[in-house]
Amino acid sequence: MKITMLAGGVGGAKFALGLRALLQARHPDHELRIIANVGDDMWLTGLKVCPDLDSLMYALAGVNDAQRGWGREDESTRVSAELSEFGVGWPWFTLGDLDLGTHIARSALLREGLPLSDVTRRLSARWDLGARLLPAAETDLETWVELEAGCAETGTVHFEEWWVRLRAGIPAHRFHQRGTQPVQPGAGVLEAIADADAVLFAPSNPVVSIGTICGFPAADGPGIAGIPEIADALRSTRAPVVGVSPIIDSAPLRGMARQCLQSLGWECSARAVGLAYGARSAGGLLDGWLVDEADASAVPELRSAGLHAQAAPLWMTDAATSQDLAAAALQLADLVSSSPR
Ligand code: FO1
Repeated sequence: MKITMLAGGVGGAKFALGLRALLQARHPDHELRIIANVGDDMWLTGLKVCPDLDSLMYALAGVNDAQRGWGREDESTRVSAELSEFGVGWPWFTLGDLDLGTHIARSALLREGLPLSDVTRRLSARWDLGARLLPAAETDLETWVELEAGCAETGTVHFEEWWVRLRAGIPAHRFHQRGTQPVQPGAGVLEAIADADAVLFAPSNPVVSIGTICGFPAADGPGIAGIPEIADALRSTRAPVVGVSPIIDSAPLRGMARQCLQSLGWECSARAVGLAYGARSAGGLLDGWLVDEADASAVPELRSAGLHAQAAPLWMTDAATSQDLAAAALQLADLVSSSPR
């Protein structure tokens, strides 16, 4: 059984662990491919930092700091303190010593000319992740945030500056994707969507984690473009495409999905995100959409929009609930497959 999942970092990692456990328990001959957002990436202190790829890699390797949701466990910050003394890098963006090992290794391999997909495979090979990490793009495709005019700060900042230094405290007027053109989908990404038995959207931020991969519309305009070839592959795959809402009862599971959705004119709800992704039968990206039981009232409207919508417990509080959520997503994919299109 080949399962392909689109994911950001923190929300995606928890869901990936549940999905991996479920597949290992029920489908020993499975393949799990995770298409990871690269919009948070940046070159910092001369090193290539890939937050979502690293959150997924560290979580699957079991070496992540589960409390913070990013970075390594048992971390130290001696080098980061030295960088701050030299005024190099972002003092508000801590690169731990072990984490720097990843960025140095990645940058060294990139400078040898390896594409990011090969570099990711080389770094991941250190552990038995039980999944293949696929960068959504081979080339740089950074998310930059154009700040709302007339606020304390103006201009356009890298997503991580908006997210970490500003804590999304200044509204985003627009999200831009900046990178080498033409954007090259990561090696294996289009194939992993085309040959999957099911494609899942993890409960990640729909704008800056999933939208940066396959696009996410604004309520009244373009929104964020994503990588068009990936959106096309999602629209044409024979596999059922099922998403898990990252919003429960109008509150994001974590992070700042509210601010991101507001910037694109959407309310912060499972209903709005499902309608924005849209049903593949109506030209959108999804067949199925899992919402929490707190949002069950939205199911009829979502169904009338062409989505196979279902309510299930979405809170992932431990390994068991993460596995149950993964099971619910795959069950919905089976239902979609057995329903007439
Ligand atoms: N998040 C923070 O809130 N503060 C940090 O100093 C920070 C440093 C950092 C370094 C490497 C890395 O891969 C991630 C880091 N993050 C930090 C988390 C990061 O903002 C998130 O992983 C995502 O990029 C947001 O979706």
